[in-house]
Amino acid sequence: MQRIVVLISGRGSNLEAIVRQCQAEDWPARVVAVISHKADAAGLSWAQGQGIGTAVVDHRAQTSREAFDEALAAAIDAHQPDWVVLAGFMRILGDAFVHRYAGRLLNIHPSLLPSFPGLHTHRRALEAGCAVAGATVHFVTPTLDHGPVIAQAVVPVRTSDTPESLADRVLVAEHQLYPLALRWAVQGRLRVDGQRVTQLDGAPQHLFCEEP
Ligand code: NHR
Ligand code: GAR
Repeated sequence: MQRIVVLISGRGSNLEAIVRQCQAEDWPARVVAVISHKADAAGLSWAQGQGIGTAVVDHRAQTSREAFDEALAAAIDAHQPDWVVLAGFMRILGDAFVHRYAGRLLNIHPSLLPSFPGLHTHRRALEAGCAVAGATVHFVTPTLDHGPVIAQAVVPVRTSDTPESLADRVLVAEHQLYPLALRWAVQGRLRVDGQRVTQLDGAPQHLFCEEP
């Protein structure tokens, strides 16, 4: 059984989607712990309700970003994970942290990377006049939101969209995309060649999320 640790900063809806799919599809894996830098992250209480272990590593109690990364790594390593999954995790991680979990550290970013790395992605996509938006699951590398892409979901932009309405629809797509990509990872279906990630049998790595 592979062990997954999920890092969150808030609501934890992607965490919920992952835990539900992991159970429903009987993956050879389980979420063994949820860790946050925020004690009030709603996803922590949800995880506790599911009987999943939780921990808080408060960044404000640390003297530097490196010290935070080390404390976070210690909390993670206590659970001996095979995979470390960022799900709405809002702290930039340093090189040493990223190298420690190289090849087993995943993130979901709410844009079609390499467009719009960083924050405020939905506002920036609307300002740029994009006809489509979406989400990307990628391996985490030291350069923010630039790691090898595992899977992407495409969501049409509506003329009436606000950053909030677009975020809501992209989030629905995220809940499909992240469990899918993580299942491929735990099933050993992913091959990484530089920036390119492929599935074993060449199966598609995208979702088109059409409106109802
Ligand atoms: N760390 C590395 N090294 N590489 C990545 O690709 C990372 C990462 C840490 C987090 C998630 C990411 C996203 O999906 C992620 C990817 C936080 C910020 C940010 O600016 C940017 C991108 C992401 C997460 N954080 C501010 C900071 O100073 C704090 C912002 C806040 O608290 O609201 O850490 O978009
Ligand atoms: C998601 O939309 C995720 O893609 C995004 O935050 C939301 C978290 O929601 N992540 C980032 O913006 C990372 N910088 P959730 O807590 O309900 O999963």
